[in-house]
Amino acid sequence: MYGHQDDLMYGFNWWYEKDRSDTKEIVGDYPAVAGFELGHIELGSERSLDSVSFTQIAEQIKIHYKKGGVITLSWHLNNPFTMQIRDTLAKWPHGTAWDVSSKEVVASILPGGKYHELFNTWLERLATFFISLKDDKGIPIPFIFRPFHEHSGSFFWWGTNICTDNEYSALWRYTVSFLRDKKNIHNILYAYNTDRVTSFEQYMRGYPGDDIIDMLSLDMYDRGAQFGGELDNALGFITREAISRNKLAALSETGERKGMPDWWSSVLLPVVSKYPVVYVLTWRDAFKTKVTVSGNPAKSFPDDFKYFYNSPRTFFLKDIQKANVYGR
Ligand code: BMA
Repeated sequence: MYGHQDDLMYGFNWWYEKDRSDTKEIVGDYPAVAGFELGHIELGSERSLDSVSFTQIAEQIKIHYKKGGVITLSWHLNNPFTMQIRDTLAKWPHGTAWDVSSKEVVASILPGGKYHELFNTWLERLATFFISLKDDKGIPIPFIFRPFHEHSGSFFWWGTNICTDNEYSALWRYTVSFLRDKKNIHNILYAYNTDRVTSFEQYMRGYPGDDIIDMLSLDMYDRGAQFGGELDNALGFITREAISRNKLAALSETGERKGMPDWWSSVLLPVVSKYPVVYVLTWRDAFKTKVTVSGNPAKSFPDDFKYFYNSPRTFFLKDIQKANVYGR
C-alpha cells in the first residue's frame, strides 16, 4: 500500500481544502494509507506542532476509514524533562522531541520518576483522542500507532544514545499497558520503528517484546547511491523476522533522492517489491517551508510516480477498496 503523511491535510501550496490531496492530483486516487501527526496533543493543544487542527485530523481519519483506507499515526511529543527548564533565551529545539540535551528524560517519566505524573497526564490526553476515533456506528476505528520512532538514531529524546535500551523498552511497555490495560483501548496496531540500520541486532536494540508489538517498521530516506542496497539489506532481515514472529512489516517513512527523475520506478519499487512490506509511506509535503525532508518527488516527476501507481505491486485507495481490507 502507498501511504503519504498529512496527504489529506495540506500540500506545499494549499491548506485544508475539502477532498484535496496531492496524490489524487497526480494519479486520480488517494493513498491507501493516510498518515497523521499527533505532536502537541500531549499539551492539550488544539493544533499539532505542524499547525494542523486535531479536530480536522479526527474528521479526516473518519472519512478515510469510511472509504476503506488505512490510518497511521506518529507522535513527535515534546521533551517532558527539558520543557520544565524555563529558559527565556532558549531556541529550538529546546523542550521539543528533538531536544537531546539530557539523558535523564526517559527515566524521569517512568514509574518512580520525577515527571511520571506529567507523563500520565500526557497519555490521558492521547487516550482521550484515541477513544474519540469512532465510525458512524460508534465502533472504534483501527489504526497503526508508531510512537518513539527512529530509535536507532539519536536525534529524539528517546534515541539510542539518549536512553538505555532497557529504559526505551520500559517506555514502550508502560505506554502500551496504559492505553490497552488501563484505558481499555484495543483498536491499535503498535509499530516498532528504527531509522537506518545495518543489522538485525542493531534493529532490535530496545525492542519491547512480541507481546506488545504488531508491526516491525523502518524509516529510511534516500541520501545517496548506497540507499538501494542498504534498504534491500534492512528489509531483508526485517521482513524475514516479521514473518517468523507473525508480525507485519512496513517502510513507514521514506523520501526520494534529491533531483532524481526516476526514483520511484528504479530505486524504491524494485527493492520494496521483493518483500512483503505492507506499506510504504513518503513524508509530508510541508506547507511552504524552504526545507522539506522528503521533498515532493511525485510533483517534480509525475510520470515516474504514475509508473509507481500503475504497478501491480502497489495499492492505492481504490485497490484496497476492492480488496475490502476490513471485510465489510
Ligand atoms: C518531521 C519534520 C517536521 C515535522 C515533524 C512532525 O520529520 O517534517 O517538520 O514537524 O516531522 O510531523
